[in-house]
Amino acid sequence: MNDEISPNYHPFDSATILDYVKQRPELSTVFRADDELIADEVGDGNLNLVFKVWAKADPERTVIIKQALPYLRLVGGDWPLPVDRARIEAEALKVEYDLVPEHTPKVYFYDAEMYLFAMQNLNHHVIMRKGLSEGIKYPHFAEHIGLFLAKTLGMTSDLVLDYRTKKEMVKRFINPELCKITEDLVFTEPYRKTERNAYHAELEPQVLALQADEALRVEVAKMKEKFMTQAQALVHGDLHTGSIMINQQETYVIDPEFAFYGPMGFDLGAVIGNLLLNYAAHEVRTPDPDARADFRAYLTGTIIDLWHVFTREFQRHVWDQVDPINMPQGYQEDYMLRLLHDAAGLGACKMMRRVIGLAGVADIRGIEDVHDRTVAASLALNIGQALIFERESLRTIEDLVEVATACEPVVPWPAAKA
Ligand code: SR1
Ligand code: MG
Repeated sequence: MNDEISPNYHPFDSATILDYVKQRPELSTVFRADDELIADEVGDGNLNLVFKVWAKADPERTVIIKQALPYLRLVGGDWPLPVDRARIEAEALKVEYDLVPEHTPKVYFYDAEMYLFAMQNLNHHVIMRKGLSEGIKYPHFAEHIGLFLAKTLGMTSDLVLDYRTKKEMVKRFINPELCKITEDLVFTEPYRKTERNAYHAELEPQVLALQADEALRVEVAKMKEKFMTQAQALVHGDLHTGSIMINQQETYVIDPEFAFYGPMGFDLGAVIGNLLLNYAAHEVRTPDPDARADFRAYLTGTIIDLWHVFTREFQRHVWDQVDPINMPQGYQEDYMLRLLHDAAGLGACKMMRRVIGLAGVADIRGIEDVHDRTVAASLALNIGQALIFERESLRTIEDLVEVATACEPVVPWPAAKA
């Protein structure tokens, strides 16, 4: 997998990265030759080294250096990973920046020997998942992410690109090892007994019942097939709320190392599914019923709004540009409906994996009290199952929200259902 790794490659640390940064001409617009620089390794994700570097005299002059390790950081040396993913991520960021610079961090350069890139430090933003878990609302998120999704998905698809460019893009973003992680962790392992699943004991009766449900495994298999075979657009591939940096004014999408040509519904479903995971977490995170209802109305309103922004911008940037003889109105409407169904089904899989499998989300796994965690997890699993089973009956985004909000946690799981 890493057979052709550059002989010059070595992982940096927060001391060695300083000289490296000083020698990079691409950063001369940020740092001066006589600057005293400081670096801190701040990576808290699953896969990479992430260095924040800044000028001591002016911390606003700062960059992020992200370097791929040849193994999965979450697990260690036992799980090798291709370092080429740093190239994929840097190139995906450049594609996204060309389309939506207002929601994509700027990349300064990619180093093909060190498998790292330098990018804008979003030092006035927080990871959205953290903010949402604290009950913070982001009023512009729906508008921002709807635009991001419409442009990055629509404008990298066959609907807009010419036949040759599209195929060249597919080739450039072939990402088999990271796709395999998704195939395993999202679509396979949650539905069987494996060592890597990581739910707590109190949830086990519901997980075992879910795994025993063959009808569910049929629907998940269809979603996995879609993920593996539908090269529809350049998808981010991991667009959960931990891949979004946000504040009250701005939204940036980071971390597209899982980018590849896949179904648009995978990104749409990731955003919606992660907002619904947060919705489930507030079952216990916000005990006051009025405060809970208020925050949930924000979350579900955001899902509805982002979909409407997505369809409005998709109309403008895609459908208004196509040949209506080849793609008549009826085809366009059917396409958008299929995207809704895909978003529901793929988003459902993204929800269920975060409850059962390796790499859960802090919204739910961060709930300290185990019983409370079971309640939130149970609700998330029930929403996931309802969405995947009912996806093809949905006509509107409001229908999707109605299906999700009709779900309840089931704790304790009744013996007869197990
Ligand atoms: C083994 S990597 C675990 C997860 O982290 C990333 O964010 C992806 O979601 C991946 O599935
Ligand atoms: Mg990531």
